[in-house]
Amino acid sequence: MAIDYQERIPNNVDLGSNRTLQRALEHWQPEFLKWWQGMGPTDFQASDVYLRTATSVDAKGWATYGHVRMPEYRWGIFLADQDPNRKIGFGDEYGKDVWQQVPGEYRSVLRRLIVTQGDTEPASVEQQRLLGHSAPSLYDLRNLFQVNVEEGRHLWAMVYLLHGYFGRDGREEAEQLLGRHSGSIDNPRILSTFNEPISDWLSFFMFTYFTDRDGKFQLKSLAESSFDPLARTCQFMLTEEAHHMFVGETGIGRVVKRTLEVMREIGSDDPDAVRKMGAIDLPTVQRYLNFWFSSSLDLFGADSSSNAASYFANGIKGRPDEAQYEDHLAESQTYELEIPDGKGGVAVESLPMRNAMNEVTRQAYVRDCEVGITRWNRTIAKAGFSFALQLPSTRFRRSIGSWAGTPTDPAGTPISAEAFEAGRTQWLPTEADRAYVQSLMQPVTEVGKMAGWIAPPDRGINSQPVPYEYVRLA
Ligand code: BYC
Repeated sequence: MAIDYQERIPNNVDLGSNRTLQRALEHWQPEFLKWWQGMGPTDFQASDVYLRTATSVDAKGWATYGHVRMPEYRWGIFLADQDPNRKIGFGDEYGKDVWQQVPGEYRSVLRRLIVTQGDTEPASVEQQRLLGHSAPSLYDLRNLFQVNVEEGRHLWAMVYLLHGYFGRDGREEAEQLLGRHSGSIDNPRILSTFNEPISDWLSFFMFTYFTDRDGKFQLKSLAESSFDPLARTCQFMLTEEAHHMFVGETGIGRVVKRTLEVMREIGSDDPDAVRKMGAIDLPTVQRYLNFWFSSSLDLFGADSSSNAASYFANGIKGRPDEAQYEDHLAESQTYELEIPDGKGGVAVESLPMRNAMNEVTRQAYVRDCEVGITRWNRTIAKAGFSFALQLPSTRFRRSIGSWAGTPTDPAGTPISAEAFEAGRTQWLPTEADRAYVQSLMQPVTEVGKMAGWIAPPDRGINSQPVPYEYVRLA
C-alpha cells in the first residue's frame, strides 16, 4: 500500500524522502489502524468528532480544529525545530554536542526507555475504550476522543523513533507495542498503572489529572535527552499533553462543584444524603484520589536507582527543567531519603544525588499535583464547607521503591498490615463506591446537556459555546 505522506501523515521529518522509513511505516500503519479499530474506542468510529489535529509545529498549525471521523484522523509525526547549537545539558558529557544518531553503547537502554514510554500511549487508549458509552455530555465525549487520538499520535511519535533510529530491533519493538494489551494476563502493558481498568469517568478524570501528569514529567525528563531526535519529539508532545491534564483538572473541579451545589441545596455533607441526590460525595472523591495518586507515584521508578544514576551520568535522561539547576553534574551532592527503618519507624539514608533522580522528579510532580488540590479546596471553602481534599503521603500504598511492602496510613505513618486492611475502606475506593459511581454512568448525548453528577464547564472548546454538537453521533 503506497501512502501519500503529506496527505495521510502530516510530518516535518521529510518522510517522503526517506525510503527506509517509508517501507517500515507502510508495514506498520495498517497494523496500527487494525489495532485502533479493535482496541481503540468501541463504536463511535463513524461519528464526526470536533478534533484538534496537528498539521505543523508552528503556532498556527499545531491546533487545527474540525469535525473528523476518528479512523480518518491524521496521525502525524512532529519534532520541535532543531537547534543546531544544542549541547548536552547535564551529566558526564556536559557541554558536548548532542547526538543526532544513537551511540552504539546506549542503544539498548535508549530503546528500552522509548519502548516504555511508547507502551503507555496505546495502553491508555485501551484502558479508556468503553468510556464513550457513558459520557456525561457531548463536550466530555469529544475531550475523551481528543485525548485518545493524541495518545495514538504519541505512539506514532515513539514508533517513528524506533523505525527511524533502531533498525530491525526497532521495527520488532514497534510491532510489539500493538501486541501487548492493557490488563492482559499473558501479554500486559509494561507499567502497572496502565493495566488498571478505567471503567468510570471519575477514574478517567483522576487518570488524566495524575497519570497524564506523570507523562508530563517523564516527557520533560526525556526532552532533556542528549539524543536530540528524542528530545525534540518529547518537546512537541508536551504541547498536546497540556490539554489532557486540563481535562483532568477541570473534570475533577466540575465534579466537586456539582457536589457542593447539592450539599448546599440539602444543607448537609452526609455522603448518603449526597448520593441520594445523584452526586459524588467528597470522601469518595478523596478515595479515588488516593488510589490514582499512589498508583501514579510508582511510575517514577525506584527512589534509589542505579539505572537513574547512569541515565543521568550518560546524558540519556535528565531532570525536568534541567536549566533551573545550577549544578548540571550533580556529582558531589547528596539526597536525604526517608526509608522505613524495618522497626515500624522512619530512617534517613544519604544517597548520591544521581541515584535519587527518580525521587527528585517525583517530588517536582507532587508539587505540581498540589496546584489543583489548592484550587478545588478553595471552591469547597468558598461554598462554606470545612472538608479539604489532600494528597496522601508518597509512602502510602506504594508498590515500587523503598516503601513498597511497608503499610502506612495516608499520612505516611507506618502501621501493621492488619491496621492497613482495617483502614482500607476509609482510604481507598470500596466495591460499593465503585458500584455507586458506576450507577451514575449514564450517557448524555443531547447538545448542551450534562449528567447530574457533574457541573457544566465554564467554556467550550476553541471558543465554541458549551451547547455545541462536539460529536455528531452516527
Ligand atoms: N512498574 O531503577 P528503577 C505517560 C522496574 S506516563 C513496573 O527505578 P528505571 C502517559 C524497572 O523497570 C510516562 N516496573 O527503573 C500517561 C526496573 O526493572 P529492571 C511514561 C517498574 O528504569 C497517561 C526496576 O523496577 N514514561 O506518558 O530507572 C496517558 C528497578 O527500578 C516500575 C516513562 O515511563 C513500575 N511502575 O525507572 C498516556 C518514561 N518502576 O530493569 C501516557 C520512560 C520501575 O530491574 N521510562 N520498575 O528489570 C523510564 O524512565 C523508566 O523506565 C521508569 C522506571 C521511570 C519507568
